[in-house]
Amino acid sequence: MRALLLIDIQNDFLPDGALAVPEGDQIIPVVNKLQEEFNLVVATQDWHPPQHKSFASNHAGKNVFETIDLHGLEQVLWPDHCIQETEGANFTKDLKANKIEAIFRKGTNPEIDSYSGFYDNGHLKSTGLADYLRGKQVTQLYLVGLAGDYCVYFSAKDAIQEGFEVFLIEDAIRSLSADDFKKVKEDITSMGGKVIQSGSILKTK
Ligand code: VGL
Ligand code: ZN
Repeated sequence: MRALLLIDIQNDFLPDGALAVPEGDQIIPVVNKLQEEFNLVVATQDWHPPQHKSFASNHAGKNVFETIDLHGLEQVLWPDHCIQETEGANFTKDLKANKIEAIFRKGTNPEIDSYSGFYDNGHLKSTGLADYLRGKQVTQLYLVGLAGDYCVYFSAKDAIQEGFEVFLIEDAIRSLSADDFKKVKEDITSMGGKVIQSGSILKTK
């Protein structure tokens, strides 16, 4: 069984959003088409309380994109984004949502960030995503979404560690830094993951 995992396709990560990923909107039509090819579609949603410690605004004198030590982990300080119950945290209206069977929210604990859809950045707490997928007999996991160099990357690493066969669908991913995504592809490939294009899925009907 294969599944499509939609990572953080939320207004704040799209152009004009609080933490905009360049060209993030370009993945939407591709993701919508891809969903037709999967019997299981699951999504993650970055879902922060306003006092989240990944926000520069919650650290006096700190600027966005500075890094700090947060309880022993290196933490990039982000602009306020994906605050629970706000429009910025919503999936974009252009995203087809009727096939999404489950949504896994992350980043709810104000003391720790959570890039991966599987675990927080300290690997202290599971979201339940891996067990959910195993319960559905999923062995192959296809990842799309935002941002390629953060939440897609960390989700892919955890998915490989959890034993899934992982595919990054490159043309359905955009990154904060396109340069960093080159390193992501190398790293994921070295771990046994594969980088593919949507065309290889859309033509095998
Ligand atoms: C993300 C930074 C902070 C992401 C989430 O979805 O890639 N990046 N929170
Ligand atoms: Zn976040």
